[in-house]
This record gives sequence, C-alpha cells and structure tokens, in this order.
Amino acid sequence: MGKVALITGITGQDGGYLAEFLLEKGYIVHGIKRRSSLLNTARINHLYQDSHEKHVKFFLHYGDMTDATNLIRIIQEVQPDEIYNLAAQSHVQVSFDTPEYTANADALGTLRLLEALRILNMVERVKLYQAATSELFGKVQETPQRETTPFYPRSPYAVAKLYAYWIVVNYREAYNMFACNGILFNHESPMRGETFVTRKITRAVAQHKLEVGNILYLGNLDAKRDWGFAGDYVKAMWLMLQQEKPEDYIIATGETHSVREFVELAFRAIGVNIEWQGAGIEEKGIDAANGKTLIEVDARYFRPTEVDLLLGDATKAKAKLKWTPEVSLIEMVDMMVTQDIKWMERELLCQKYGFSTESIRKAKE
Ligand code: NDP
Ligand code: GDR
Repeated sequence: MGKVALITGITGQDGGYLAEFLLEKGYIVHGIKRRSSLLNTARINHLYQDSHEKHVKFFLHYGDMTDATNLIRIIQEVQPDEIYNLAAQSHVQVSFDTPEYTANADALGTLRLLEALRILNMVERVKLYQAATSELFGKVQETPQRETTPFYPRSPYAVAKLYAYWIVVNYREAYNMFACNGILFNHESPMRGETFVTRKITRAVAQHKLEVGNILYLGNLDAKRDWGFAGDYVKAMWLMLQQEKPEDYIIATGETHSVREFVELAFRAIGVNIEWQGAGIEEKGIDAANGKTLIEVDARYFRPTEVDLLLGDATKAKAKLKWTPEVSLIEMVDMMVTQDIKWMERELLCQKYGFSTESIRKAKE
C-alpha cells in the first residue's frame, strides 16, 4: 500500500501539480475542496478517477479551513501519513479588502488543522507541510533573504501567514510534531490564477497575438520578484517531509526581476519589443515597431503597503534536500505564453461558434 497524503487547497495551482507528483510517486491522494456553484476542478480534472472503479487512488472531500469539525472528520476518515496545507486566500491585494476572512482561513485555518491532529491523537504520527511564503519578509531587512532573515510582513495576508508560520513552529517544539514551513518565493505556471501579475500579463500577450487585445493596465512596474516554476517547487514540499528532522526551508531561484522585465520577456515571446515612455502613473509601454500603446499604469493596482524586492537564497535546500530549480524564467514565460495562446484560441472559437456539437462541427468545416 502506498502512503496516504491529504492536500488542502487541491484545486489551486500548487494543489494540481502536487497531486500529480504524489500520484506518480505511488501515493493515495485525498484533497479537500470547497463547495462552489461551479465545479472548479479544471486543474485536477486530468487526475480524476471514478470512485466506482477498483484501485482508486485519488479522492476529493468537501471541506473548508474555516470549519474545524469538518477538518477533524476528514482527517479521521483519511488517516493520512502526510498533510500538505496549501489552502489559503492567497491574493495579497485581495487581503486588504478581506482581512478578517484572510486571517480566518490562512492563520486560524492552520491552527484548526494542527488542533485536529492533537484532538485525534495523531500529532506524532502525521507529517505536516505548511505553505509559508516570501511575503513574510515584506519590507526588506536583508538581501538575499534566507531562513534567518527577520520577518516584516506588509499585508493582512502576510500577517496571517506569519501566525501560521509560528504556530507550526510552536506545535513542532511543544508536541514533537514533524512539521515544516516551506518559505516559497513566487512560483508561476500556465495554471496560475488569472489575477496574479504574471498570468495577467501572459493572457494579455495571448490576446495581443490573436488581435483581440485591449490595453493591459498594471500597478507597480518596479516591484521585483524571485519567480520560479510551480512544477519545480512542489518537489521541494515533498522532499521536506522525507528528511529525518523537520525543518523550515527557503525555496527560490536566486534571481530577481521587475514586473517591467516580466512584461518585456512575455511580449518578446511573440516577437514584440516594448519601449517605455513617461514616468510614474503616466508611464506607458509601447510597441517599438509601430508606437502603439500596449501597457498603461492604473493606480487601482497599487497596494497600500508594497513588498519592493524579493530575492531568495535557497542554499540550505540545495545542500540538505538536494533540490534545485530546473525551469528557467525564460522557459517558464514561453510555456505560459504558448499555453495562453492555445487556450485563448479555443475561447475565441467557442465565443464565435458556441459550445454545441453542431457548432463545433461547423467551425471545423
Ligand atoms: P491558489 O490561490 O491557486 O490556491 C489556493 C487554494 O486554497 C485553492 O484550492 C482554494 O480553493 C483553496 N482555499 C482558499 N480558501 C479556502 C478555504 N477557506 N478552505 C479551503 N480551501 C480554501 O494558491 P497557490 O496554489 O498559488 O498557493 C498554494 C499555497 O501556497 C497558498 O497557501 C499560498 O498562500 C502559498 N504560497 C504560494 C506561492 C505562489 O507563488 N504561488 C508562494 C508562497 C506561498 P478555491 O479553488 O475554491 O478557491
Ligand atoms: P504577490 O503576487 O503579491 O507577490 O503574491 P502578484 O502576482 O499578485 O504581485 C506581484 C507584484 O506585481 C505587482 N503588480 C501587480 N500585481 C497584480 N496582481 N496585478 C497587477 O495588475 C499588478 N501590477 C503590478 C504587485 O504590486 C506585486 O508587487 C504571490 C501570491 O502567490 C502569494 O500567495 C504568495 O505568498 C507570494 O506570491 C509569494
């Protein structure tokens, strides 16, 4: 029998990659999914197994990080060997609009999971991975950031994740629990949510390529991030739980780039060179070939408090976990742009011809 993993946040970007990775490793994978009016399983549909079949290895359970009794029941039923706590209201800007909910899901949600294990007497039997974040570093105290760099969170999201970080450390020390914080820097993929800056940009590039693009409105173009590929980062989550001792690790590429540079790379993937004109709120990105404005700045996307510079030092993970990122930023940008063009083409076909079998037949003619 394979090991049993329980993933919270399985419908998210990392949840999909991690579930696939663990299934390939022979795990039985259980995921917690929130009830929603639409199915919302696009990232895991390819992993779905009909529960009426024999030897099923992938299961979904309805649940929510704000519902303690539900978490207790699921853990009792599933009896996991490893829990990966990926569920969170993960959008930094949205956390300024929904600070209480973000604290409830991200901070108290982590506590509920830990308490469920204590109530069920499973603290010393289950290994736990906590999705911590480079947002903990917030206002720059030291560059590059390592496991010892002091935290200075700059958003309700980061403050909630700070609580989650420390409560995991506390349960490890108080109850001898095998629990690790993975302090992951930004990681992206074609499955990234559409409102995070990288995916917002690659979707706009796809629209431009297919000649249905409007102006792309962005906020702070000078923010710098250490962007890696999500597929590489989920391996590190698993590696942390396979060590002899539970510890916290930075996972990062060791390179930092501005949002402006990301825009340039993404447009270059379709052969468009961007030139910048003006400054501050008046700044514009134009197509160098024809002077057409493609990007403008919109103050709506500025945050009340910003994280200016993230750059991670993953020396510890490289030494102890033998982990290194494999996909470069340019490769990832190409991957995202190529996939968004394919999806956008399909979206446009459906808009034009509708979704029925008959209209698909006509579209093919
Ligand atoms: P996503 O936003 O793509 O996914 C978040 C997941 O959490 C979704 O499945 C979402 O469900 C679920 N979720 C949200 N609220 C609740 C709740 N109250 N109860 C149960 N499930 C909930 O995030 P990522 O996959 O990108 O990130 C995974 C984790 O890693 C998050 O905790 C994030 O904060 C953290 N992180 C991410 C980084 C990144 O760069 N991607 C970097 C560092 C940390 P639904 O689909 O229904 O919305
Ligand atoms: P981040 O990711 O806040 O780093 O959190 P996001 O992609 O939202 O922002 C990155 C930087 O880009 C700037 N920016 C914009 N951001 C968005 N979303 N939309 C815009 O139009 C825009 N214009 C400029 C932002 O100000 C910011 O500086 C992500 C999430 O996955 C978190 O859950 C995770 O913990 C951290 O990464 C590490």
